Amino acid sequence: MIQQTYIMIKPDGVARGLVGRIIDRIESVGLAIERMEMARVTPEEAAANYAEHEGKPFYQGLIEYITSGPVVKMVVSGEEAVLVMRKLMGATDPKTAAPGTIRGDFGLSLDANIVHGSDSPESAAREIAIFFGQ
Ligand code: IDP
Ligand code: MG
Repeated sequence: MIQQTYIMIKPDGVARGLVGRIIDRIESVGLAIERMEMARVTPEEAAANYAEHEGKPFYQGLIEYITSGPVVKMVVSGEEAVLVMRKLMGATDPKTAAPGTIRGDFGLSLDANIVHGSDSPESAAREIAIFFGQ
């Protein structure tokens, strides 16, 4: 099934000059970048995107980090795009993410893990609306 997913290169990925290599991996598996914009995440967008983590010990740091510098926001589409992007990204913690994945190859720590990707088609619809409007 053709899906859309919301992908965001986090501030550490942009600051470290990894945008081109991440885009290369997305395009290499046949996914299409439908929309793309560099921007700062507002506190309101951050809170909406990470609402499921509110109250957890790492929540405040996560909000501060994601709003700390420019990100690259994307709508990526293709066959099973949500699943394919989660596979390309690798596990949340770069220490356990497999080699060959974006987080496994470039990630430095659990909070600076380079990339965000929606975890379901429902999350994707919600996150695309948060960051690109209806
Ligand atoms: P995901 O990004 O792989 O979907 P989530 O569990 O949704 O992972 O967590 C959102 C983000 O919050 C992660 O990408 C990571 O940057 C951060 N995070 C998750 N768990 C922890 C933690 O235990 N400590 C610090 N940061 C965390
Ligand atoms: Mg998540």
